[in-house]
Order: sequence, then C-alpha cells, then structure tokens
Amino acid sequence: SHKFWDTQPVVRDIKDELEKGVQALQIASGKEGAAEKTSGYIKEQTVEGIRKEPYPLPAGFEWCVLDVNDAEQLDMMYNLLNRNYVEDDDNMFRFDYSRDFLKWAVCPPGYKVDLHLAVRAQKTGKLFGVITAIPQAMMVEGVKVEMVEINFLCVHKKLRSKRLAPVLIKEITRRVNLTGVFSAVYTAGVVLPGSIGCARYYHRSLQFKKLVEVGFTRVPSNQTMATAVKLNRVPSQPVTNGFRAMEERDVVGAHKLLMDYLANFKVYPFLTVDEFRHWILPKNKVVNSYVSTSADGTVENMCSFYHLPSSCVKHPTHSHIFAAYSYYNVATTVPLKQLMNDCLGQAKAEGQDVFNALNVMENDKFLHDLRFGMGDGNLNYYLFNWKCPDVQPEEIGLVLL
Ligand code: NHW
Ligand code: EN5
Repeated sequence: SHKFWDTQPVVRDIKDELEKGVQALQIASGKEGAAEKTSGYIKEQTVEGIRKEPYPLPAGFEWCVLDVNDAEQLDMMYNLLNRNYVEDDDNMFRFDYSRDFLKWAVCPPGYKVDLHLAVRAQKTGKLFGVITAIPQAMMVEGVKVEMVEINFLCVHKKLRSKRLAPVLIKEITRRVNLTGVFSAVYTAGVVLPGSIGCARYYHRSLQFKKLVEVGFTRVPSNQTMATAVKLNRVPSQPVTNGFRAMEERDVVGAHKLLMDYLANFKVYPFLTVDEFRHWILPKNKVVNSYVSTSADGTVENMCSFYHLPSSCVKHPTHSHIFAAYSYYNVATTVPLKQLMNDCLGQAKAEGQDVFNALNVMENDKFLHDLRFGMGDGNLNYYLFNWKCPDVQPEEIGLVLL
C-alpha cells in the first residue's frame, strides 16, 4: 500500500525479508542454519547507469538550487520551512530552524549546492518544495559506507497530497547517484518502509511555568506549580571540574574521544576532524559544546546540544519555545549523569525553555534521574539502499538535526 516506497531500494519489512532470505538460502543450499548476508547495497548501481535528465515536474513548476550563502535565497528556504515544516501530532508547535542554523546544517565540509534542491513556480519564483542532501560517511555494523544525510524535505501546505514528495526524493536520489553515492540515512517522525530502528523523544523542563502556559507540559496532579518549578531547578554553576566551552585547541582531542566512543554503536557517522570541527565547535544560537580536560589538556569529557526553537502555532502571547537538543556526549572521568546535569544548567543559562533528548546511545542512563519525561513523539531511523538488521535505540550512535 506504498505506491512510491514499494518501488524504492529499502527493506520493506525486515522480519519478513529475513525470513524469506533464510528460507530461500535453506532451499538453495540444502542445509539449515545458513544466514543471508546482512550488510551491503540492496541495489547495485553505477554512475553510468544513472538517468541524465532531471525528473519532470507538474506544469508551471521548475527545479532550482538554493544558494544559502545568498541572503535572499536563504530567506526563501527559511520562510518555506518556518510556515510548512514539521509539527507535533496536535499541530501546536512547528519547528523554526533559524537562518544561521540552516546554513550550518546544509554546508558541512564537502557540501554541494546542487543537492540543496527546491521546486519553484515558474512565473513568480515562489518556493513550493525543498529537500537537502549532505555527504556523510556512515559506519553500519563495522562497515564504512559513503552516504548522504537527507533532511528538510518539505512541500508547501497548499501543494500537499499531490505526489510532489516522491518527485523531490527521486530527483535528489538521481543527483546524489551522479556523485557516485548510492545510499542515504534520514530520520522521520512518521513510520515508512526502510526503518532500521525507532527512538523516543524525552523532555526536561527548564522554564516549567512557560511550558505549561503554552501547553507543552502539564502540572502533575500530585504537584503544585510551585513544587514543580522547584523540582525542575538546575545548577547555575557546573559541578564537573574545569567544565568550559569547547575551543579550537580541543578539536583534535575531542574528535578522538568521540570517535572512540561512537565505535561502541552499530550505526554512527564516520566524522573527519574537519567535519567534527564543523558540527561541534560552538556557534552562537546554533550549537553549544563543552569539555573538561586533564591538567595536560587531554579532553576527558564532552557534551553538546543544538538550538531548535519551535513556533507556538496558536498561542496569543508566546511566539516560541526555545529548545536545546542533546547532541554528542562522552563522559570518561565523571558520571554521564553529572556531565548532563551541567549541560542542563548551560542550556538554561543560554535561555532555553526545554532540553530534549532521544533514548539513543547511553542516554537512558540519565533520562529518568535528571527528570526527563517521555514525549508524545517518536523518531524513526532509516537507511536507503543499504541492508541493515534492526537496531535498538541504545545501539544508535547518530543524532541528525
Ligand atoms: S522528516 C520531515 C519530513 N517533512 C515534514 O514532515 C514536513 C511537513 N510535511 C510535508 O512537507 C526529515 C509533506 O507532508 C511531505 C510529504 C513533504 C513530508 N519521508 O507528495 P505526497 C526529512 O526531511 C511519502 C519520506 O503526496 P505530501 C527526511 C508517503 O509515504 N517519504 O505527500 C526525508 C507517500 O509515499 P507512499 C514520505 O504529504 C526523507 C508519499 O510520500 C514522508 O504532500 C525522504 C506521498 O507523497 C517522509 N517524511 O508530502 C526520503 N512523508 O509510497 C529520502 C510522506 O506511501 C530517501 N512520505 O505512497 C533517500 C533519498 C536519497 C538517496 C541517495 C542515494
Ligand atoms: C528530521 N531530522 O512530535 C527530524 N515532538 O516528543 C524530523 N512533544 O515535542 C522528525 N502534542 O511530548 C521530527 N510534551 C519528529 C518529531 C516532531 C515533533 C514532535 C514531540 C516529541 C514533542 C511535546 C509537546 C506535545 C504537545 C502535544 C511533549 C510533553 C512533555 C512532558 C515532559 C514532562 C513529563 C511528561 C511529558
């Protein structure tokens, strides 16, 4: 019942598929216990075999690329997303990625303008759809695979349910394939074919009263507003010795700390030092990162969060909730819980109303004790054209923006 996804190189139902595979192998080899190889391309392709012409668009629309270093084009992308991108299940909040954030998110080392793809009206130039791809090598069960990360798929509300999304996906796939890359990774709140795992969102209130006012959270029935506010206080000074903002001099050491740590997971990004610098070094109102080091400057602990506010779609007085999202965290000389409590304090000091985290990596170790509550949203992880058995959230070492 997926007219588009049934035609794509994704694993339809992993359990189904594995059963079929095992049965087929058993029949073919005439012996039991043989298992299908679980990594590799679903569909083998070469650049030569890729279609040379862009896919056709409905009459009146044309392809264009977005140069986000041009203020006007960045504005167009920002406005399309700000008005039409992801909302929660009750349409109360909508992601409001800032312009600086968007620039950072789509321009890592090696990015290609050609993969910042949009659909516009021929006459007016107005944007109606967007999708982006950025290069990122991924480690999947010990195998390094060149991939792209897909993000910011958006179709204007006025053009929904007209099958424009499959055209955007096919065209970005074609353009990525022409660069010699045949696999992709992405996340989505919705369930689609190709899912390799599912994580949960958790939320830690930092400005409890405001979050109640906007309907993001409620006062528990066994608490008053005053007790709830008290319970959600965070330390204004970090407890971890030498805790400070990450700087350029920390990059090489923090990169090694993170990559050694990520090797514990089944799926994680293979970051070069330059990519690490791009994604983790602090950028005002975009990403914050902190370290603590030994006396000789060896990075022993790091934590980070990115800034993703949401517009309050219907609220008369509050226009936004300011949210920090847990990013990459590694604790080697202090408990992870302590490091993350310090991180909560920093997020609050940075003006954030809520701190969000997924139950990926070792986050389960601190979510309960640091007073995070389970949200109503899921995050499904997907691979396009790469086989991978199901992974549990704690086996995922990847956070996408
Ligand atoms: S997830 C955020 C996606 N964006 C939003 O939710 C924003 C609000 N919604 C919209 O703008 C992060 C529209 O509803 C969208 C769908 C555009 C979502 N992913 O045009 P139609 C990402 O950016 C399928 C993939 O009529 P629409 C990751 C749906 O199942 N597929 O729908 C993006 C159906 O196919 P089916 C999605 O509502 C990853 C078809 O689209 C989807 O007007 C993209 C219906 O199309 C989603 N989030 O527009 C894949 N939502 O087979 C990348 C719906 O079921 C793949 N659909 O009939 C890899 C590409 C690169 C490969 C390189 C080797
Ligand atoms: C692409 N890279 O649903 C990502 N957010 O829980 C795109 N809920 O904020 C995919 N509905 O639970 C994005 N408050 C998928 C997520 C889409 C956005 C989304 C959820 C995640 C969310 C909040 C607000 C719900 C408003 C009503 C929520 C309750 C928190 C509370 C904390 C204290 C203990 C009880 C629960």
